[in-house]
Amino acid sequence: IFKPRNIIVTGGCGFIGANFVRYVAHNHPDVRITVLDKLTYAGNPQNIAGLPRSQVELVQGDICDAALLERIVPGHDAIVHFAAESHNDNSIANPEPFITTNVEGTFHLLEAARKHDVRFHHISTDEVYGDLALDDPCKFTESTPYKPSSPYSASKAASDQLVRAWVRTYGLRATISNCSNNYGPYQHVEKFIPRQITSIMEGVRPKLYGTGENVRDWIHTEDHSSAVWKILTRGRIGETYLIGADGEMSNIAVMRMILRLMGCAEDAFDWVRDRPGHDRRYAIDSSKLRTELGWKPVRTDFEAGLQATIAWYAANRAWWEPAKAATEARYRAQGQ
Ligand code: NAD
Ligand code: TDX
Repeated sequence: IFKPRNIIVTGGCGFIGANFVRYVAHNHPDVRITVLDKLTYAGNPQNIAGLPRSQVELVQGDICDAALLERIVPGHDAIVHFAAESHNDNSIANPEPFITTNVEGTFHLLEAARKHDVRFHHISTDEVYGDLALDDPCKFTESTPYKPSSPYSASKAASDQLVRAWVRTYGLRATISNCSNNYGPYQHVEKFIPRQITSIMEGVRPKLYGTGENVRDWIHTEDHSSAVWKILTRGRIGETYLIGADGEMSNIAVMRMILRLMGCAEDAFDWVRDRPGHDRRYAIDSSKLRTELGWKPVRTDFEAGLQATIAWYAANRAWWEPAKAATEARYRAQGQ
């Protein structure tokens, strides 16, 4: 078992990174955390507010800044790498920052980890595997070939491959996890579930892409956090672990559930232009993680998780309202 004492969490002011920082702060009070975050439009220091200053420190900076990495990496025993440009629609409108942050940024972190012999865990996505047919009985496994569809998923696929090369060639102590779609508190209003919840709260009809038949495999972000901690501390070096909670659901079913839970008619949404290259279905087989490391998700009641997420957005309007108008303006420009 690896017992980290001093970790760097990149992207720790974003949705999943901040939930991970909160998870570690709460469950492992002996671990010190340095959050390295550029605070792009997607990063918000409020996401980690209220944690003990003696335990969590925020460094605002870019993972592409090698000189900064040279200053902060020494003295840490692990890097957990969440920082990324994360939104498919943005990558279609303007791919360049995805290549810079996701590919070059990961490269610079790998070099710093190699130089200072630091354990590395890379956070990735199931989207690197492309998509499945709606009626395919198979799910993604660790041996599914890479076949990314969007600039975002191609950049994540490239970053995964860099990590593998650094393990094989330089002996870097690294692991990779590829997780399915996360939901929960602190998710940016550009993403599907928070976009619809906050639109309904503002009296605006939510928007469904294409036919709405596309399937996503939902996992509560707290279950993602517990899986990453398991892999960081008990995972075998050089291995990839898929993270998922058997939460497949079509977008239209999720949309109707949100509308019903918010007291609206289930057909009170608009159909909009489909995402170009829209992946049909993601589905994760997480048996390796479950059998080898004994992980299991606990927040598997999706309707209860969605209800709690709706309550969180209702209670935290001041958190999301400042980002809502600009996000919707971007969507309008894309006809979505
Ligand atoms: P997010 O967009 O909410 O947060 C990204 C964070 O990274 C932000 O705080 C941002 O400021 C920071 N960041 C961006 N560029 C940076 C740079 N150059 N230097 C330093 N910090 C930078 O993203 P998220 O949804 O929390 O995703 C986190 C990670 O998890 C990503 O690597 C993503 O690919 C992966 N992932 C996400 C999902 C999902 O459902 N959202 C699923 C599987 C994997
Ligand atoms: O308004 C919308 N209407 C809609 O129908 C939005 C924003 C999305 N959608 C659809 C597109 C997808 O099929 O909902 C589904 C989910 O969309 P996103 O929230 O954009 O997520 P997705 O593209 O599936 O990618 C997410 O999961 C994998 C994360 O954003 C990625 O970072 C992660 O790697």
